[in-house]
This record gives sequence, structure tokens and C-alpha cells, in this order.
Amino acid sequence: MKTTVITAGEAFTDIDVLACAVAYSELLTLENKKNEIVLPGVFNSSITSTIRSWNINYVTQPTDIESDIVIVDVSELTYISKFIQMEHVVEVYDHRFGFQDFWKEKLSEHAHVELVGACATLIWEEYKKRGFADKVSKLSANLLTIAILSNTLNFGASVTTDRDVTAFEELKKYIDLPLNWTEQYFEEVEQSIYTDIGHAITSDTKTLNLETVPFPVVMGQLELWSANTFLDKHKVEAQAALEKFGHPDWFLSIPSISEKKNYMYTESKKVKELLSKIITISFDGDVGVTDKLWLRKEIRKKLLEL
Ligand SMILES: [Mn+2]
Repeated sequence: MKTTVITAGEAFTDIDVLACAVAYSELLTLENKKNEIVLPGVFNSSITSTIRSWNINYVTQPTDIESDIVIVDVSELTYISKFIQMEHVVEVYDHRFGFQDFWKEKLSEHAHVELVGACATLIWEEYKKRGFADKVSKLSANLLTIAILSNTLNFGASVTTDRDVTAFEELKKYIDLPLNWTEQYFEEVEQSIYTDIGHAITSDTKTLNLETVPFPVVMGQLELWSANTFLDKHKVEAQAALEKFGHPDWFLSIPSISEKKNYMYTESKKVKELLSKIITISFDGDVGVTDKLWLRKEIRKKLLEL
């Protein structure tokens, strides 16, 4: 029997990728389909040390390059795992705008690109559709639940849909997490960010080359529970991390989850002008503050609509 490889992006792996890969692998196993999780990207700070201590099996390169491929939580061709040969892709699950038509044409009903808050929500819906909801393991239920919480920024991000809320509620009876796990999760993410700020930024940064913007924009992202003092102390580390990407027009977007707004840090006049065009933001020097929470994919969508 042919193996199915479940994979995502080349550069980094976040909690949504991990949750989707583990849960989908389990679903294929429940259906007696041989499969392998292949995650070449380094784990970023959304995957806490508690989560890393769970027993998760994956490899970084496929055992058999001829395997069928399922891509989760990414659909833009620039970012998918480098080993992927397009003719082997059989399914895609993602929740980002921009490449849905490409995949629909290639995979028809096997392209699941839908604008929900977390890709984990789409995977949970597959469990239900395929009749395995009651068979979900505690590990998968935990990961899917945390991924929904993280990707929707505790349901504060405007990408959040009723489908995310429903999935989160339905998963409650299958999870095995401490009562105050939400606070624990965000606190642990924050601790790991502060342990190595430079790494936390570089492992969640993308260079955006968009047809609508005449220059490359480097966009870093740091999701913090409370970010109001972060830039007072850590501008230097942030700047050093973002300059490594080799373009002058970088910015760091910091969703401050409990405050329901973002802090944006940039030294580029062009980026300040660009951001002011697409979102409500007031800059004081090099730091801008928004009036609501913004995820990178939402900002990217706004830039594409310019
Ligand atoms: Mn995601």
C-alpha cells in the first residue's frame, strides 16, 4: 500500500501545523491507511515545552519520495515543504486567502481551503464527516484544541468563525488538559519567547513578495498575552532579528492578546505608510498601535487588496 505523507511548510512548524499533522495522521491510521508525518520546519514558540514532551512521532524528510502528499495549514507554493513534487499532492487543507482557486483547479473536492480561524477546525470537521469523532485520541484532541485557541488568539482575532467555536466546544469531552490550561499555555509560550527573543522572531517571520507592493516586506510576528512593555525593553533584539532577512522594509507585529490590539514596530517610513493605508493604526515614532487584533494572514490579505 502506498504511504501518505502529511506535511506543511519548509521554514517553521507552529501549533496549528503540528495539531493538523498529528490528528490527520491518526485519522488516516483509523482508516487503515499507512502514513508518515514529515515536518522539515523548526518548531516555533507556539509549541511549548509541555507539548514537546508529549509523544509525537514525525520525521523531517520523507522515507519514500513517491508517497502521496497531504499538505496542511499552508497553501502558498513559496512556503510549502521543498521536497514536495506537485504531481504527488492529493489533498490540501488550509485557511489562508490567495491560493484557493489554484488548488481547486488541481484537486477539485480534495482542496479544502476555507477561511476559518484555525486549520485544526477543518481537520476536526473531517473526523466528524468520516465518522471517527468518538475515536479521537486525547493527544489529537489536546493539540487541535490548543491550535484553535492559539490561531484565533483566544477567539479575539476577527478570522474566528462559529465553526472554530463549535469545534472547540465539541472537542472538550475528548481533551485531557488541566483546568486552567489556557493561561498556562499562553504563559508558557511567553516564557519561551523571553528565553530567546531573536529565535522566537526569526522562527515566525515571512518575507512577503506581493504583486500589490513594489518592494519585499519582511513581517515578523510575536504573539504575546500582554505586550505593552515588550518594545520598551527589546527593540534592539527585534531589529537585529529582522535585519537578518536582508531587506530594509521589515516590521514586527505583536498581537497583545489580552489587550485585543497589536503593537507594530518598524524603522521603515515606507512600511509605516503602507500600514497606515490598510489598517487603523497610530504611530508614535517607530511604534504603532492598532485598534483591534490583527493576524499576519489578515494583514497580508489587506496588502493584496491594495
Ligand atoms: Mn494555521
